[in-house]
Amino acid sequence: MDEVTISRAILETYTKDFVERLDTDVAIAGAGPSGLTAAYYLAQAGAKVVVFERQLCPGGGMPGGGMMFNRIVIQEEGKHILDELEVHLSEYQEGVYVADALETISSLCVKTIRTGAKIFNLISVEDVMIREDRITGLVLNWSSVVWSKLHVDPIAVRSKFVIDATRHDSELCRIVTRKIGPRLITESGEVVGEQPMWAEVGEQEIIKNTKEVYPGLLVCGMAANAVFGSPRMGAIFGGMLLSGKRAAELCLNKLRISK
Ligand code: 48F
Repeated sequence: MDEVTISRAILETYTKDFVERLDTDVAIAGAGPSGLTAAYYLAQAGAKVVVFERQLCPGGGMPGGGMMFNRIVIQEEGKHILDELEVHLSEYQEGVYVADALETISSLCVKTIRTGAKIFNLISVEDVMIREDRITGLVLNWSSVVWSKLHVDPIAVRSKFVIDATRHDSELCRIVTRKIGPRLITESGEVVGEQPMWAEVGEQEIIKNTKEVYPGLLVCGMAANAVFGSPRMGAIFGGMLLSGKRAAELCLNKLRISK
């Protein structure tokens, strides 16, 4: 096996996959639990979906569990998703389940990729694309370029919908308010910012906060609570998974309507 064959195999297959996803139904920023769950349900339903993740590995906050104790807690409402992902759960007390954070994120990744979604790591979303009053895609650069502050222009991908799954920072929403003005569907039009920890309320509110906040831009996961000013919740993850699933359902409804 010669080294150039190895190089050609990597470059050709990567580029082919990437080029096929320059135009998609849904492009997602962030491969944490909410973004991956959204991608999983979208791809499972037949949507063409791509996820861009800034870090070397997907997973976001999940591998770290709670304060690096790599266990996560799931309540009854989110259990069916982990059952579907074939993650082993132990019932800690009635309605409270514990899972291995690494098993959970690995299963989520594998299932998401096998349903047909593509995840590209080490790529940062640095801007959104806009046409008239609608977000129409994402603007990308290598994370290494961003981190080393090199002056390199980005490239762009087009999609019918984009999902902001960038956690507390809600980066896409902040780009919109910074560049277009206070035009989100929050009361002020701005990102309200997450509130201090209150797991029960945060978990309840995350589902209703998961929605289209600007034409073409949906928000899910911790970003949804940050945008609408709801509490954070720590290492309980049912809400993240349910929020990703909800974002997928909303996109699928809209895609069906617009088809
Ligand atoms: O942080 P993250 O796991 O967000 P989430 O899906 O889940 C939140 C939980 O992990 C936890 C919690 C549980 O109650 O509160 O915090 O809402 O995953 C977000 C991912 O987005 C990536 C980031 O590296 C992380 O993996 N990300 C953030 N900004 C960008 C990005 C960006 N501009 N471009 C690409 N990826």
